[in-house]
Amino acid sequence: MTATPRATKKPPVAARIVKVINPPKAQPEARGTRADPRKRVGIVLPTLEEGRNLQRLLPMLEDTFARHGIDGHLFVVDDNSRDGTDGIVRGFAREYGNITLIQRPGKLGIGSAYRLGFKHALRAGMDVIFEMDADLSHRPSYIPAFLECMERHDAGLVIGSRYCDNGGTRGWPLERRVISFVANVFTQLALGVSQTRDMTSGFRAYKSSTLGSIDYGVLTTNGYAWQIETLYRAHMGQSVIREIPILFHEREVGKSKLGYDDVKEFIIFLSKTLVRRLKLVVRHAAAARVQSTPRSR
Ligand SMILES: Nc1nc2c(ncn2[C@@H]2O[C@H](COP(=O)(O)OP(=O)(O)O)[C@@H](O)[C@H]2O)c(=O)[nH]1
Ligand SMILES: [Mg+2]
Repeated sequence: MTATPRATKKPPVAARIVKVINPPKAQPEARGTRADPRKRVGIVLPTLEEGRNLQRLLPMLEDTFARHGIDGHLFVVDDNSRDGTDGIVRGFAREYGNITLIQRPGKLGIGSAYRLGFKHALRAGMDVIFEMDADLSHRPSYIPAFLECMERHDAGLVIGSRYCDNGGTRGWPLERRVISFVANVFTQLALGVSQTRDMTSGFRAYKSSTLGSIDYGVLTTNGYAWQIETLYRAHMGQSVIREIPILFHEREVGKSKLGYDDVKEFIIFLSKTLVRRLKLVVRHAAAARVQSTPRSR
């Protein structure tokens, strides 16, 4: 199937050519009225040369669904990987019947991959939608804890946090730990978000209504800054945000795709948001001063 993008002023590159294999049947109208009251859980996996990791990850996810009675569906958004990812995903899709492969023509960024994956997951009527790396850094065994936390707190967004009690990283080089630490400190300062200590974590679960309320389709970031932009939107939209501890394991196979452009986009987004927030503070302070100044006769 080839989707024709809607005409907009500047069409996102991500929407140019998209091929979807094995799309799930859309059933949003059935939400809440199904005989089976289980929530439908969609997991979006962006992939770029992760074939060998998917060979392990997809069965692990299916096993988690089966063992915990989760009504799950996987949405793999692949950017034309050359390592046979598409064949691997198609094989598992035939075996399990709950995997959708969304193929794009080339590397278009992790943020835009999530945006597209979310669109398909929402259209298919998923109640909860996960973001998850496909390189086994995010372990499927945490999925039940995310769902339990969401249920218990009626949270709109649950973040897998490396920086709370019992959370952490395993095997991450010093350089990455420093980048992550600095990114988190600056993000906290710029965004003013306090509900989580891990603003840049990419292991998350959103309620479908949260994605609707943050209007994720118009978000501007395409790379790794996506994580902080969605968090900021959820925070501004008064979503209940909670965190659960996770251990993040450094990938054993393949390479990180974090690049210079991602860092640049991240810094630009943070700076713009900080300036916008400072302007708001100044405007509020000025308004308060005008109100408290006694009128001269
Ligand atoms: N489809 C797609 N996936 C991407 C892109 N960039 C990164 N990914 C995937 O996003 C996930 C996290 O990327 P990774 O390079 O491991 O980031 P790191 O853990 O921060 O080093 C992995 O599953 C990658 O394959 C992209 O441009 N397009
Ligand atoms: Mg990784």
